[in-house]
Amino acid sequence: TLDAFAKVVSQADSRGAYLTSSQLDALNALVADGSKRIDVVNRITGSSSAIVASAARALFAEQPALIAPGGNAYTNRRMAACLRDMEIILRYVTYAVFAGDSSILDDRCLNGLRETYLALGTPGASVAVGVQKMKDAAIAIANDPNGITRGDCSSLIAELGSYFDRAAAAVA
Ligand code: PEB
Repeated sequence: TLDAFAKVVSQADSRGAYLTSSQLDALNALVADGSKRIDVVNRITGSSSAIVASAARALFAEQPALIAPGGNAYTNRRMAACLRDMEIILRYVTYAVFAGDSSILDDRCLNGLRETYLALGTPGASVAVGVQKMKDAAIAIANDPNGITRGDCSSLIAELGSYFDRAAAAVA
């Protein structure tokens, strides 16, 4: 599990090379935008329950068979497992944003998840839809310009979106 700094250092070391000026520039930009990054983590963390709940509601409205008898989210136990899974994925996305690197999400959450869902009979494509709905909800909250000093958050929001896309692609 790496953060953006450790990753660059480890890649450079495997080539026996010094950090390049473009790598230093990229890390410098990461530091310069660090408070935006922390704000994004903070906003998503503070609204995590709402993000999960609204995404789950939208998923079940779109795919009602999931909550009908025989569906993979039918019974309170499975519903609870489903909401918990969405919460876990969202939590790892916040870690990835904080670290500026997807390896924590990949290594600790997504690795083997497709196989787990196959074994459980849980439809991965439906989990992926739920993740995409969390993405929409999280971006709406993280990118809300009200009540803050406006700045350019486009690359940070694109990065945030990419972690959800990664999670969705890992299970779809
Ligand atoms: C992954 N999910 C489930 C299980 C595991 C995970 C390991 C089996 C054990 C259990 O039930 O707790 N756990 C989860 C995860 C990590 C982890 C992401 C990462 C670190 O450790 N059902 C649906 C929806 C979807 C869903 C499509 C969006 O209809 C999820 C939510 N996951 C779901 C359900 C179960 C499950 C388990 C319903 C229970 C399945 C069952 O027992 O039949």
